[in-house]
Amino acid sequence: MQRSINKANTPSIETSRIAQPIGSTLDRFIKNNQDQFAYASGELSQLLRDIALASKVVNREVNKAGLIDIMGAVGSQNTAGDDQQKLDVLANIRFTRALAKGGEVCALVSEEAETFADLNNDGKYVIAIDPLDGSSNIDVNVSIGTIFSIYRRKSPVGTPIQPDDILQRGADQVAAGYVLYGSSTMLVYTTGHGVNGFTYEPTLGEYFLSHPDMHMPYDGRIYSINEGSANSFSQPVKDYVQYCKDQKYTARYIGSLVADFHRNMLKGGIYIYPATAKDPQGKLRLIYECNALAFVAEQAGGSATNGSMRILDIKPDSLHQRTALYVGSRNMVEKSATFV
Ligand code: AFP
Repeated sequence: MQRSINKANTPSIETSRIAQPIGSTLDRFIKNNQDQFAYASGELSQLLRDIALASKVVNREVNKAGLIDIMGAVGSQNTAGDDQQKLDVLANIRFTRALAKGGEVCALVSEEAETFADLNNDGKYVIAIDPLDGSSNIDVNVSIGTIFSIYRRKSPVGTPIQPDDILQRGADQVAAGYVLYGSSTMLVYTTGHGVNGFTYEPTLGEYFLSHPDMHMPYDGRIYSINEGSANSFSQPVKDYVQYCKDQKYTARYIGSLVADFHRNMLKGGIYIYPATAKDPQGKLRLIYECNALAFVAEQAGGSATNGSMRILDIKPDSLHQRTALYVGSRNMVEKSATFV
């Protein structure tokens, strides 16, 4: 017997899920939004493309970890005194190479180098980068990330780089973002006109717009802090953590700032790395970790402070300056400030 087909309820292949268009490519998105930049001459667009390209290379290496000899420590330490992992060093090389080749960057500040790299006096931009954050998670297959901040240089193009070019307030960033190497790889960035997220499609080798106009929930129920260090928290921080427990919030701590931040960005929550007895200034770095995420958070409607002051207003006085960080849903960050 011939089965009757209800044509009205059968989606045609063009309208079915499998044929749905995926979002715009990152390239096209950057091009279409180029005129939003204050000095739209194409260099910042190229710089974002260079970052995306380097992140694809790093993504490839991260995905091979375990198969080839790139896991484990190199035997050296970075500026923070952390053991450098092979992938830390590799990611630093990949990003430095891509940004040096592009020619748009005059100086690069990296977690992995003591001093800044003087790249090209004709470049208009300064970039600060943590090439691979959360690297102690590499060997155990847990999400890691890249964090980047882009500034316009203050000194005239063509002249040697000056301290003022490097030590700018986070509020001066012209673009910032992160790459999350997780269950999928995502690039999330802002140029000061909202936040957009792109997911990497490895078989096509392209980032596609998957999270347009991202907004961090105004409030949340997740708190992320390393409670193993609780004995060295100040009393106000202990009180705030107790408040989170009293509210029956959920604790989630990956130990990869990008991954913890991204989860809170989507679900609502607060990430805290406070000043501790061991790290009285906090552990995280202002210039290449906190500023970028603070800029993204604010652009998405969230907030970021060092407990008392807006992160983006802190004027750095050294390259590897540390700060305490409270970042996430606006209401949660504001509440934490009433304790600390
Ligand atoms: P690593 O890159 O050395 O793993 O440090 C990661 C990090 O900077 C940040 O991503 C984590 O949130 C934080 O440190 C974890 O620090 P604790 O291990 O002290 O909680």
